[in-house]
Amino acid sequence: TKAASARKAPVTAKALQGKIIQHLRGTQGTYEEKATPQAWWRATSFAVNEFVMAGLTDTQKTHSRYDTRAVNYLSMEFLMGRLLSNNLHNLHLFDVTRAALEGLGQNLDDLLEEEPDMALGNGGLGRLAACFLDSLATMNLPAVGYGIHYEHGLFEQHFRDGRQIERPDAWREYGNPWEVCRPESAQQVKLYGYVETRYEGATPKKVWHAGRTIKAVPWDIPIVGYDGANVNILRLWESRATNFFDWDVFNAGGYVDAQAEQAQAETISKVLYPNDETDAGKELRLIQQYFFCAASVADIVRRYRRAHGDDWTSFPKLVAIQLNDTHPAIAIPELMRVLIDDYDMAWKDAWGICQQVFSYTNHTLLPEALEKWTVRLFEKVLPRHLDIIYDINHQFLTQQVDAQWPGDDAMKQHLSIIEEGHERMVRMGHLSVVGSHKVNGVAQVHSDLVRTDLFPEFHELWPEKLTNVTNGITPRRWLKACNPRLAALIDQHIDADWPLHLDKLKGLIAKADDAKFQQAFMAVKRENKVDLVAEIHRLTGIEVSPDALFDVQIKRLHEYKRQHLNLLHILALYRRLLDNPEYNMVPRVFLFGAKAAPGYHLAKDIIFAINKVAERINNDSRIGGKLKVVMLPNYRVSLAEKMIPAADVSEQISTAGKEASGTGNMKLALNGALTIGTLDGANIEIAEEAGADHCFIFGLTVDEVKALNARGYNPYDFYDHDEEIRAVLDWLDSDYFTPGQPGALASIKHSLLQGGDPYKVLADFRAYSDAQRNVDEKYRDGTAWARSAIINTATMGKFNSDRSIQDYVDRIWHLKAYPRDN
Ligand code: 26R
Repeated sequence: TKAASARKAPVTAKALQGKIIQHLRGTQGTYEEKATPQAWWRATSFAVNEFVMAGLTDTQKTHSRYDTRAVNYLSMEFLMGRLLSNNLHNLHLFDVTRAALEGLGQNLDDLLEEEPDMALGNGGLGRLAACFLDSLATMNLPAVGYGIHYEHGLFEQHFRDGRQIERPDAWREYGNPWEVCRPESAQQVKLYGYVETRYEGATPKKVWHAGRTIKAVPWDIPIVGYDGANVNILRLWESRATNFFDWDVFNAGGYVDAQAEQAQAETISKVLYPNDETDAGKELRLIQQYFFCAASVADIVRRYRRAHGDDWTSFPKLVAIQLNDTHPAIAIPELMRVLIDDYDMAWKDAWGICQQVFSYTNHTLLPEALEKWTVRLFEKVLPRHLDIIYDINHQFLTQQVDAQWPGDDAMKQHLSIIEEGHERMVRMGHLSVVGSHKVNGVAQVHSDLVRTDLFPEFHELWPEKLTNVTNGITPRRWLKACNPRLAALIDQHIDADWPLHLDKLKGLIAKADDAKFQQAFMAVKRENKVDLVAEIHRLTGIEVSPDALFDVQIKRLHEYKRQHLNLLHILALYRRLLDNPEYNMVPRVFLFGAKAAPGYHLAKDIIFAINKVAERINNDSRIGGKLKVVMLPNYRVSLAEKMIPAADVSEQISTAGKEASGTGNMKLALNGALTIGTLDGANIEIAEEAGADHCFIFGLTVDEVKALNARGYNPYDFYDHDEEIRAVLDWLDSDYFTPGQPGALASIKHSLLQGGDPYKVLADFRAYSDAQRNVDEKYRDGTAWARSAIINTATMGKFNSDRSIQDYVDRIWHLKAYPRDN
């Protein structure tokens, strides 16, 4: 039968109880009567770890036995969230653990809340990396994730009088049960210094005399595949001083200097840069990038040489390296340096290897997010790499570019890795394209724009290089684990292996018109909303009704994502209600979750405005509770897991052409939310899958935005001619929402008028407002809504990250699966 195909737990509740108690006493040094919830969480995690580690060992043995080709996924960010619940689900231990703990007087759901999120990422890019690791392990593909073991992940967000305050995140202040330190695999990383040219043999040899050496210490996090699959590793590098003390300095009375040296070395992996989409261009960030790339390349080379020694012929057959955006692009010249300087390989051979090994994913077209480093900084921090980049560039321009466009200097300037100008810059995007055999965008429309707008000349030069791999999300975390009620309902109607074969959800389409199934589906949604209502109250003190429509916008705060478009529409609704208390609308709760980069003032002003508008609206008895606005603090993976199952409407309202893909859009639709969105990123593909009748698409298209820019966009056209737009913008410029502080919210109005409204908020306002009317009308027709919600869940199979990974495997990585022998 359907549900019976769920695999049996690998242990009994009784045996598991024994393990938990053993860890509580034996490794936590406490006992049942005294243990805190935190200690119970730890003991449970350590008990589960026994199964995890067994899988890890089997997998590693299998990989070395078959000398497997593997992908090395290099990323500055891995936004893992919590691991206990995920590992329990993937190991089919969830129910048995719940039972075991119940017998010990403990509640599993409460213990899960004890785990701090592993927030080693900003947003989409970092969470995508985490979903990909889950899929790689689940699909039994040999893969290693490489990143940085930040001491502090993304800051914790608090609100003080409605404004964002940042506090450091301390995810491992008390240790982390999932990670294993591997001191035996530590690496040395060099920095600074100068390059000497030695004329000994036939060809001059470059010798880098580094000014500093830093130790890179790896921490391994096991990545547990679903349903008895492999356990891969995520290897995160921590920086340390090479020697605990410089004994000479120390003995000469330089204790403080030795300490300072250590502090500097440890700064490298101290904190995640909280910028999302704006390049800060700071020296420490370049050092972070090089630090983890150098350690990872050294680790990859070490693993290869363990099996193959000095014979490099198999290297490109066994090694694929994926660059998650340009952040790890320095790995390209680093591998060149290792092959040429350390192993005396000829340039041509080394370059051939690099181009076969590397591939690059682009995640953004925003010019302010395209990384560039000054030549001056490169020269100081990585002098040898600058040499190598010059050589790569020279070969590229004089051979490839000149062959294609003979004598065309303008073209050479366009394509050069070095940007000439007042200050010369190294373009990391160009370096990544030149050094890779494949470059992909993350949704079809985005990949098209990468080809036509971002890298058109590269596309002409190498028509096969630029390609698309549409993003995906893991259905294990983003449906089975976060929405157990919906998962259980689905289990009753289709094969229980849908978390592996998400296309099977299509089987629910047949139920979309079945009144009983509609009822059950919406009952699940209602229960999830009741849970979220309690969470909202706990976090904010605000009371909302589960009978209202829950409208959710959760993502980093950025002008291009247009949280302020949502806000203007909320103001319009509020104004309509005040004008006419009978204004006909379904009661709606607008929910937000968003962090702003600490230096992004306008983004912080938008958070402040949402909180102030919320305060006023939520306390206004005149509108009869028809409208509520809630911004939940400290949006993160574990909060997303609570909001997504309760969402009716998914806000995906970026300016067309700006959101590369989006992945929250996929999670929300999978959990039965209807999308209100622009034709941007993966929204286009979501609408294709679900069907236009089951989404609310509005606004300018990519081509229309381009045309508008070409003919000249004037936001005053809308301010002057649309009285509602004028009224809500002027409202923001009053003291209505900030009594005693007139103009406290005016920066938003200014950016939309004098600032030129770069993201076309006013141009899309009316279309958005009309689409919201359609949302409202459809929600009144409970049957129509339920039908669309079901169809959304049923048609999201394409967005399984397993499908994304299969695309990478088929078109870029060419890996083979190796189920573990055990
Ligand atoms: C240069 C630096 C400061 C920086 C730039 C950009 C740091 C971080 C970023 C984040 C970008 C690359 C990012 O997260 N992009 C998002 O990637 C997701 C996964 O592909 C997409 O779904 C999402 O649309 C895109 O914004």
